[in-house]
Amino acid sequence: MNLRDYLHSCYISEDLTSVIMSILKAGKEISEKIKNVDIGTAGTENIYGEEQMALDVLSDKIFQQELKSNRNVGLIASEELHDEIKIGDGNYAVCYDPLDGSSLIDTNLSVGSIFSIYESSSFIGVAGKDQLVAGFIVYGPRLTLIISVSHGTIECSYKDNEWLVTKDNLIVSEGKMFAPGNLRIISERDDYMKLMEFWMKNGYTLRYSGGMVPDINQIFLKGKGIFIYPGCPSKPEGKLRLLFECAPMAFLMEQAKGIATDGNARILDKVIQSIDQKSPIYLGSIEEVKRVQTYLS
Ligand code: AFP
Repeated sequence: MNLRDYLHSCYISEDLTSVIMSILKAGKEISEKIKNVDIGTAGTENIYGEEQMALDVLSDKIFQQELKSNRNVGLIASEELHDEIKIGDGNYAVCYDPLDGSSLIDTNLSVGSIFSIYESSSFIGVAGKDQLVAGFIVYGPRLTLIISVSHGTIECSYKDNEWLVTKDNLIVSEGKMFAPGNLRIISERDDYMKLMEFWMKNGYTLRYSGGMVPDINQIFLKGKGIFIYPGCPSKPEGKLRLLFECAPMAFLMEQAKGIATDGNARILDKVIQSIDQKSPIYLGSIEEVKRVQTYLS
């Protein structure tokens, strides 16, 4: 089955389908640029003061170009831009991280784009549970997509000029695999040290590349494990963005029978107060997330 037929089988409207296809068109173009464009820096900084790689800037422009040409999109927000931008009268609001893991580009590791679609006139005030669609594109040895339209979470692969459904019901259950983000704070957090000791003494497999998209994609495809990115006393909210990274990943994970919290609250219940808002995240199988919450107060 191809993705269009899958979306039709889930009663997704033609208008919303067209927005999804615009996003995937941008992703296909970005996948070509990653292979061919010079990976030097752009000499600019994003709103977090992080140096923008040339591909970050280019990927954002590609997303903007495709979304601005779709009359069904009225609002966009990008991790690389300061504010949300009204671009028309369309019903749908698309937020995206155009190139997540850009610091990995020069090492030739997999990176990705993350996206969400809401029906709202602003991203301020929405919560992750309001998402209509969430997904991420993986620019790896193969071009793949993890997406949910509230009918479970599926994987698609780009083959012969179309997106084909390659796994139609991803489930994340228990298993010994962990992706421990922000390990550098372990000197400030004895509880994190104790959690790491548990995982290591109990034969867990470490899988962490520094790219949220491939690291979480692995949990979906292996059907097990946990990804965490905790905060610390100096940065209690951590590094990952609630709107652009945590909320879409949480939506996909819950649709795959996993859970995602910030250590206290369900990620999908957290209301967006600002588009650059950050959040700690513990995401994966139910038992593993609950275990982490007992260690990381
Ligand atoms: P970059 O986009 O700057 O490479 O950051 C990637 C990321 O936002 C996310 O994809 C990773 O999970 C996380 O940062 C890795 O952060 P650390 O480098 O602190 O582990």
